This record gives sequence, C-alpha cells and structure tokens, in this order.
Amino acid sequence: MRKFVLCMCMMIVVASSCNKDDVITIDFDDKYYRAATQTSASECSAVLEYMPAPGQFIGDKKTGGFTGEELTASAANEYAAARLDEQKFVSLGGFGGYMVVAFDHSIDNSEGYDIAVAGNAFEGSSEPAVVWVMQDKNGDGKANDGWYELKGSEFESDKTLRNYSVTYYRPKKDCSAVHWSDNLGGEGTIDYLAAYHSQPSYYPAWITSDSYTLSGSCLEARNYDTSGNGTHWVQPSYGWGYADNYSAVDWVDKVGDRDVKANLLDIANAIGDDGESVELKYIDFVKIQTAVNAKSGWLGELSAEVLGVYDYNLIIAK
Ligand SMILES: [Ca+2]
Ligand SMILES: [Ca+2]
Ligand SMILES: [Ca+2]
Repeated sequence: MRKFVLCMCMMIVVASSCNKDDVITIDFDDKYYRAATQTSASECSAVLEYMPAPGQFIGDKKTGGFTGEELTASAANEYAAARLDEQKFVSLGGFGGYMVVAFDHSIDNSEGYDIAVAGNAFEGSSEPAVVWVMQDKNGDGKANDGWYELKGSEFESDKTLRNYSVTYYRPKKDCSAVHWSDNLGGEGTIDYLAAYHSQPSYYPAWITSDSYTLSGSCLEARNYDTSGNGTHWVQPSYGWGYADNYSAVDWVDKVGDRDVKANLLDIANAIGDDGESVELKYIDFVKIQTAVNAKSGWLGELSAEVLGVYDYNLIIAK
C-alpha cells in the first residue's frame, strides 16, 4: 500500500509539473522506505561493522569463537554475522565497542516496541549497551546517514556522559593489559585475565593502528563487590532502554513464541545530538554500543554481548 501511495504521488508530481503551484512534495523520509513483505526476515540480514573495544573475549578461540583469521574488518564482520546466525554471543568489549547491523526491509516505528536485542544478562549481570538507530536517507545501503540515540532511563541523570571518548592503546608485549585514556583526563586498563582468556592480546587483531578511539554515551558504573574480598561482583540492572540489561521493564524471556532473551526498544525514544526528541517513521540500521567504562575484579571489564537483533513487529505479527 505504501509503495502504491508513493507511486501515485510521483505520478501526480509528473502530471502537475507544468503548474508550479501544484507541486506535491514527497516526504524525504519516505523516499527510500522499504516495506516489509511476506518474505522479509525478522533477523538482521548483515553485520555492516563490528568494532569492539578490547576485551577478554576479543580474539578468544574458545568461548569467544574466534578462529585467528579475523585479520581484516570484513573478516571481523563475517565472524560476527556467523555468530549471530548461530545465536551465539558477540562481545562488544569495553566502553564504546559497537556493532552495526542492517535488515532486508525498513523497521517501522509502530505503537510500542519495535526492536529486540538478544543478550545474556541475568540477575546481577547487566552490562548495558546504548542502542542507536539510523535511516538510510540517501538510499545507498550504507550506514552513513547520521545516528540517533534511543534514550533510556539514565538519559536525564547528571551521571550520564554524552560524547564520552576512550582511546585504547595496543599493548607493546603479549599477555598484558590494554591501556586506555579518555577525553576527561582519566586513564586505566582492560586487564589481562590469564586464568580465563589466555589469547596473546585482547586488542582486536584486524585494527592496524596502534591506538583507536571509540565515542558514545556513557552511563554511571554501578558494579560492586558484595563479598568485601573481591570474590562476588554484582552488576546491577538499569531501568529501561538498554541492551544486555536485566531490566524489570523491557527484558523478556521470550520474543513472541521464540526462546530468545532480549531487551525491547522503542524507536519513539530517538533523540538528536542536543537531546531533543526526533520523530522517525522507520529506521534501516541499528547500532549497539557498550555504555559503561568499568571492570569487576576477576570478572574483568563490563562488555555488552549481543546474540541477535530483530524487527520486533515482524516477530509479533507472525
Ligand atoms: Ca515504536
Ligand atoms: Ca553480558
Ligand atoms: Ca546511507
């Protein structure tokens, strides 16, 4: 129906082109809208970019599922896509690490939730990621059109930092911590956890530069050691609006009839650079990005995991 309306509009534009007063403008937002069809997949169709921060699962051939052949950006994207196909986790590493996915149709901003992001959160283990959305405004299939953050429960908090940046430095020797510095004068390390993840480096193998910077929104770290001796770390949940977050509001054990544990997100929460609400009828790309800069002793850095990204509307409709 949408396509039909668009065709009619275009015909009217052509038909009325001789009369300047009658020109009908087509909503720019609708120009490259791709309506879902019967054959559209609810799962994301491609990983356009996998850019994790350093972390204990990056390069890990056991639990992380890397082969050691992820030596280019495209090989890294293929790794992430294959993991999602198998519904296995893809780690985003520490703060700022992200993944960008595409769909074979546009995701409508319908009433209520629109997107489901599967994670591995559980009680006491939330590693929140901010979810961003983008419309393919120029219709080239690339995520080069401007991101909108989906605001969550911490958006109004004065502990939340927007435009926070962390630069990670390649370790000079194997089996050592990854140092970082941030844009507020802070510094620290992603620790090397020899007992659990013994790959030589937690720095992504396909990144050729000796440092790289990741930027995004950073939430207050709330993890703490409840034992007093460093043995029992708790990573509490946040209110709502984040991925890999054991939220009382939007974390579900099932998405439709599927056994998928996920957070549900609403495109209506999209905001622009200065925090104002942005009304989007649909989106084409989703970015999920680790949103805390913290570590929990022997558990290591907090790093969001993603096991799948879905068009929620499509699952519910079927
Ligand atoms: Ca919605
Ligand atoms: Ca997790
Ligand atoms: Ca584009």
